[in-house]
Amino acid sequence: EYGITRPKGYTVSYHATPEMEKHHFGQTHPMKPWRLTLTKSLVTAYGMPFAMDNYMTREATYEELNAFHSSDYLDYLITAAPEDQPRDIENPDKEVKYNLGGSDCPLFHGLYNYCSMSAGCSLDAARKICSNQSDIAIAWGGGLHHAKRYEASGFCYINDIVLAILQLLRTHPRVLYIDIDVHHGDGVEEAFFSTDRVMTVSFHKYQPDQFFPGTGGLEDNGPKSEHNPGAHHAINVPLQDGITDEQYQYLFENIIGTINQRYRPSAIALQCGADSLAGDRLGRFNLRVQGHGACVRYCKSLGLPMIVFGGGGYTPRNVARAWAYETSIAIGADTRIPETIPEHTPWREHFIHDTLFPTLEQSMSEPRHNRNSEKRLRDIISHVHEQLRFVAH
Ligand code: ZLM
Ligand code: CA
Ligand code: ZN
Repeated sequence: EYGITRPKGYTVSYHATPEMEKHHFGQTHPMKPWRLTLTKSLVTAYGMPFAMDNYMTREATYEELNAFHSSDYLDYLITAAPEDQPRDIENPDKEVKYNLGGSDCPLFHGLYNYCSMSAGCSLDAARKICSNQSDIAIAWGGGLHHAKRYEASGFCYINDIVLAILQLLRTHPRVLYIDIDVHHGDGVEEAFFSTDRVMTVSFHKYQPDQFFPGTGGLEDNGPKSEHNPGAHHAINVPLQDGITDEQYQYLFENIIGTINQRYRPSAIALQCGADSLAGDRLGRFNLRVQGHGACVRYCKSLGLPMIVFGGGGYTPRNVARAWAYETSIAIGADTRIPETIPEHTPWREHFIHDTLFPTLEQSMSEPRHNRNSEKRLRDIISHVHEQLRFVAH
């Protein structure tokens, strides 16, 4: 209908399963797996599946999850049932094991299946990249960057990104991990803290004790010992409320461009958490769908094989807009798809404004005050450049 055709000269793969999307964290929990259904419905309404290889995700196996996560943790994750939910009214002193069962990481029905599907999605994407069957692999069901080896954290139970990067490292000498979720990508940073084969870069709101997880300061660049290969290979871009598209794009292109020149990655893993958009239920930034998407476009322009992951995103209509737009960027159709949401889109009534690109005023009643000064942005850039002087490949 929109004349969407397969891109010339490269292949895009889309990895998803409707089974994952049926899981519920609980009535009012901010994480809504259903946002993936809304995303897929928009992607389909625009006719984008014609331009991609579409794969039904399988569940990752225990052994695959065990490549990063400890057996003790996985064994508990398999058996933990919603009834084990600690500290409910009947059992006020029940203990919280592995950070499971609190309000951030509740135990819900089908939790293990949900986790293994998310990991399966990202692992399938990574394998398609490793075998050169895909150049851009899309895994919106992944991106759960807070999960630790032995512990759940911040709505994340299994770190599918770490598992996918471990796959990439089988064939790629150096992987660049980029994280545009509004939260710090602490789990991925920690997993690759002591290696120079992965450089991690996270852009996030930073306000320790006020905003989760509270790590990722400008000066946190990896192990302090110069003898540790991971030194200078963690880059953090701490930001304040209200950052705009223009400022974000300036920082992103300067920092990622410089890293690309000095670090010379052979593959990119890009976490596209959509909670950095204006009007997100948990986010604090003023990014529009275009500004968020510009990060994907810039990464694509580097011409490296790439996995794009989902992540946060708590206003489902905006998550669907951003990830559908970013899918169109991946297939090179972003200039061809119309801005008006197609008439036949299922759940079209959820898109309160019928455009793919709501204005700041449409996204929130009152745009957030921008607390990022131009001077601070320049200081961030000069600090990052200084770190990168120590990096050469
Ligand atoms: N309380 N319900 C981002 C992960 C952010 C830790 C403060 C829980 C919430 C939040 C849960 C229904 C990613 C913290 C918060 C209230 C301790 C966080 C359940 C609302 C609700 O209404 C809620 C009863 C819940 C959780 C808000 N939690 C907001 N922010 C963060 C985790 C994950 O986007 O980066 C990647 C997917 N947690 O701030 C508390 C300290 C728990
Ligand atoms: Ca981030
Ligand atoms: Zn987030």
